[in-house]
Parts: sequence; structure tokens; C-alpha cells
Amino acid sequence: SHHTVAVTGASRGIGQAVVRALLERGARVVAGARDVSALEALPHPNLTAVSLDVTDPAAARAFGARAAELGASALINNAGVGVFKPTEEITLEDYRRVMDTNVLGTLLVTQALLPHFQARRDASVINVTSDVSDRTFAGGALYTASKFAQRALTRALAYEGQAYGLRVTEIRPGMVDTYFADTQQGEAHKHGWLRAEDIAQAVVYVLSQPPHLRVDELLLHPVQQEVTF
Ligand code: NJP
Repeated sequence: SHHTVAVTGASRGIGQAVVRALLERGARVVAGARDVSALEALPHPNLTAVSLDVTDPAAARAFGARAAELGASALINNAGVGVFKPTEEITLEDYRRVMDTNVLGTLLVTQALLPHFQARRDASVINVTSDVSDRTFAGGALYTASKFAQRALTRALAYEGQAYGLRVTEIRPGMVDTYFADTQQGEAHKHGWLRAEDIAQAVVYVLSQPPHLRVDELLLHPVQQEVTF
């Protein structure tokens, strides 16, 4: 692949695996996260590390500008956080952190690249949402509200992007063994969960399609996860 791809939340977990998989495929990658030292721990001639807090409009604009300058043809909105609590325990701070990162962050970074993508007419946006972007559960109010909203942003962009050849994809992972929701990678109870690399391969699949094909959505679960649709 000769793409230049912008990836958010690239310092660990799924985002880091996406960066590695794309670099292995010969892509140029513009990787953003707050933990720049983690981004820079993966030195590669085709990797540009950018300090990015997706909730910061100026940082999102700078990230988009850098990616546009490097000729980005794809954006992977992957940055995200999870807080799981019963409704009565959700604080204003929880609300702002989850909604700002997952919803506002997706909006700001997408907006930062859209003028460039509108001019190119062959770009792709992949939003890593969740298998719970259309269902919920006890303790999931805040997180699933953010993922329902992120799904809505994704789908509205798909409609709008038709006018300029934009291909928009929602990747919806079930349980993935990462650092998600203040956990550690490799914890015993996560045995059998999806690996970050599994999601990275889904991203590679979407970006490898011929120009006439758009992948609207991919829903991916570990076999051990309960069937829920
Ligand atoms: O989580 P983790 P995942 N600005 O914690 C970054 C979704 N998902 O890889 O800024 C910029 O290992 C953070 O970087 P840093 C989930 O909702 C997961 O599992 O340096 N970046 C780190 O690189 C999310 O959308 C599961 O702290 C920010 C990355 O995000 C996506 O998968 C299930 C940021 C998080 O890495 C990746 O999560 C599911 C900010 N303000 C959906 N805040 C699952 N793991 O089971 C955070 O359904 N990041």
C-alpha cells in the first residue's frame, strides 16, 4: 500500500497495532496520541509522530494539517476511552472525558482533514467505534451513549461524503485485549479475547479494497463472547 494514513490513539492498544500493520504494508503513517514518547518508541522512516489530544481543537487542527501536508488519503479515528458505572455514579468529569474523547474528538479530527479529503475525492475515514454502538447494558450508559453518538457521526459523514468520493467505514470491535478502561494488556481474564492485531488486520482489509468497493461496517467478536445481535 502506498497510502499515507493518519491514526489517532496510536500510542498503545489497537491504534499502535494499526500503526505497525500499516508500516509493515509500506504505508506512511501520521500517528497521534498524548503520550508522544510511546509513539516515538517505534522509530521508523515512514512514521511521523504528532502530539495529539483529540479533545483540543488546536491540536486536532495541527494534526490534520500535518497529515494533509504529508498527503493523507485515510484517517483512522481510533482514540477512545471507556468508563463503566451505574447511572447514579456517573460524574460530570466522567461525562466530559468520555464524550469529549469519543464524540468531540472524532468530530474535531475529522473536521481537520475534511477540506483535504474533499479536494482529493478518493479518501477513506475509518471510525473504530464498538460492538455496543447500537446496544447497551447495565453500567454502560455513558460509554454506549458516546459510541451511539460516534456511530451517528460516522453515518452522517457517509451520506455527506458521497458527494466527494469519501469512503466511510465503522469498525465495531467486541472485547479486545488492550489497556482499555484502565486495564492492562494480557490480564488472565482476557485470554481468548480479540487481539489488537485482529483489529489492525480489519483496518488493512478495509484500506486494501479496490476503489469501487466501500466497506460500510465490520462487526468483530471473540468466539467466546456471547452472541448479542
Ligand atoms: O484502548 P487503549 P483500545 N487524545 O486504552 C488514546 C474501542 N474499543 O486500543 O493519548 C488522543 O489500549 C490513547 O493514547 P494517549 C475504544 O472505544 C475497544 O482498546 O497516549 N488520544 C491510546 O493510544 C477506542 O475507541 C474495546 O493516552 C487519546 C488509545 O487512545 C478504541 O477501541 C472494545 C485520547 C487507547 O488505547 C481503541 O481502544 C470496543 C485523547 N484525548 C471498542 N484519549 C476493547 N478494548 O475491548 C485516549 O468495543 N487516547
